[in-house]
Amino acid sequence: MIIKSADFICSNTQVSKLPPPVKPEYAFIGRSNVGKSSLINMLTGKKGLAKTSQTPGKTQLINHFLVNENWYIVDLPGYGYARASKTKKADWNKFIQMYLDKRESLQCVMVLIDSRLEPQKIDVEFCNWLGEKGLSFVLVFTKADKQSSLKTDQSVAKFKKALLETFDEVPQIFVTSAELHAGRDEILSFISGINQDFEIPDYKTFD
Ligand SMILES: Nc1nc2c(ncn2[C@@H]2O[C@H](COP(=O)(O)OP(=O)(O)O)[C@@H](O)[C@H]2O)c(=O)[nH]1
Ligand SMILES: [Mg+2]
Repeated sequence: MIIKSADFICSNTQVSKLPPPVKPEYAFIGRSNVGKSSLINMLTGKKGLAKTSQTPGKTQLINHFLVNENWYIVDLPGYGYARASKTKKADWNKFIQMYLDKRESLQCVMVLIDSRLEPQKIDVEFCNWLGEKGLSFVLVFTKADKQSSLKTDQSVAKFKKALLETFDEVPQIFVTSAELHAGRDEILSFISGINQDFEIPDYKTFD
């Protein structure tokens, strides 16, 4: 897929104010600092599209970016920010779970995992939650340039193993580096394949 345009459309704190679900969309989510903004910028080829390295846990917004006037990248707030209060975490959960659970045009959740780390409980639990809800998701390992490919392979294998404790099969996996633009073609062709089959779903309007 060639990216001709990628534009910020809106930020929302309310699921009822999202753009109408008439285009396929892909939600990007992961722990704060996992490299989500960098990945979105790398995929779209727009350096400042999603802001990198904002104060973690600060932006609790659902951001919509329209790509090629045809599909949305949705930037969700990072989870698992240790210093957020319990109430904040609970709010985060409610808001994001509502979005993920109810969004008619959501095609796939892109779960970002830091390729340098051992499987993190919060990531595994989040995948399990997606599985329980029957939501499609893929794993996107980030920052692969930070260590040897052997080390990355080991992280991927460990994460797969952790998921196989609850899943019968592991979802599709992408290994990426925003620094080296690795994984870009693979993710874009994955998205392009899904976009081709998209049909506008029935949806409720809020007014
Ligand atoms: N070496 C390297 N650093 C990365 C990569 N992706 C993100 N980073 C760095 O990791 C930090 C967090 O990235 P950011 O995109 O802001 O993460 P976010 O909080 O998930 O949006 C920043 O300092 C980035 O420059 C990558 O692929 N390679
Ligand atoms: Mg960010």
